[in-house]
Amino acid sequence: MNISVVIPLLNEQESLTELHDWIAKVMQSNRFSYEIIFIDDGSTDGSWQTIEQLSQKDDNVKGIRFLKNFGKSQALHAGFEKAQGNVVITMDADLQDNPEEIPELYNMIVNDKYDLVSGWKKKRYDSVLSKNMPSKLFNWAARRTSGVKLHDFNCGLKAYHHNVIKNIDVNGEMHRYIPVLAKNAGFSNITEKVVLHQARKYGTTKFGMERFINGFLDLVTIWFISRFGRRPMHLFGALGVIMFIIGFGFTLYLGIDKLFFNTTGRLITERPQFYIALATMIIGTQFFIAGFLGEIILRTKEDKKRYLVKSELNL
Ligand SMILES: Nc1nc2c(ncn2[C@@H]2O[C@H](COP(=O)(O)OP(=O)(O)OP(=O)(O)O)[C@@H](O)[C@H]2O)c(=O)[nH]1
Ligand SMILES: [Mg+2]
Repeated sequence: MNISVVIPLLNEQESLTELHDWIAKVMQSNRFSYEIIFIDDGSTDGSWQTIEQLSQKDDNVKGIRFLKNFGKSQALHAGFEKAQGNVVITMDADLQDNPEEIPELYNMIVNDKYDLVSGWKKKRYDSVLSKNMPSKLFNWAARRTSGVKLHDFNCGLKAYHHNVIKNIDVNGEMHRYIPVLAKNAGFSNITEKVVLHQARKYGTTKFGMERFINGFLDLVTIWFISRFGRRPMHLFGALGVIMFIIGFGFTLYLGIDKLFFNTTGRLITERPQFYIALATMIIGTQFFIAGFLGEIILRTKEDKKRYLVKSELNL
């Protein structure tokens, strides 16, 4: 199979038929063999009924329905697990991403040998204040921290080589950082392509301003995981040892001073060095223990799957 189109969605009933017909038209005119996997993440508006109808008409349509809303990252995770195509393309369900981009994205993965091509909505049809400005800042921070030079991490339209999606774990709200996850997993051939963006035609937006706060926190996590995720002791152990040494130095000074010189005549507990020593030694020990616990957790196997499927179509 050439292409799997993975479409996570939440309450997008009005758009689905139009989106399906458009994708099918593009696929047929390019003679691609393909599948469209819709992941309904606990919609309450009849999206699933529409997906069922589509799958009856068209064998290429597959569906996964979650028991409740588990979030976009989990939906992508489920879609990636089932995808069979040589190239996997993700897109939004709200008709803002243009299916006409698919052939060129496919071409870039197959012929130009890119691991991942990310869409770049260079010209956006969103409000300047609530989307464009925060988004620019967000992308700048993401570029600086991750070292992946993309202009539009949030773009739903992305294309992957099969190997990439089978070898990364998309968790938390990490769908924004799949390029970073891919890079950390060793897929370094990443680029972007300017894509057309349309204004939302039906339905309403699902993400508010909190996306930037959550997105930023996820960025901190990803920065940490990529640097110290597999060796927490190197960070926490080092911090702990440094702080402990500082505290121990002060303790030694206080002890020697008291025993042999007694310059001030004050009680040790009246001197600021005592409190510095106390605090740094306790915090240092805690850092050390945190690193130690991290190493233990790393060695315990964990189950990565966090969603439950209610029903599946054609899979
Ligand atoms: N699986 C899943 N998909 C979601 C969830 N929230 C949103 N989506 C889908 O993610 C895509 C992007 O969401 P949008 O609300 O369009 O976000 P946006 O494009 O940045 O915002 P607008 O410009 O207002 O459309 C759409 O296809 C949504 O249906 C969710 O909780 N789970
Ligand atoms: Mg949208």
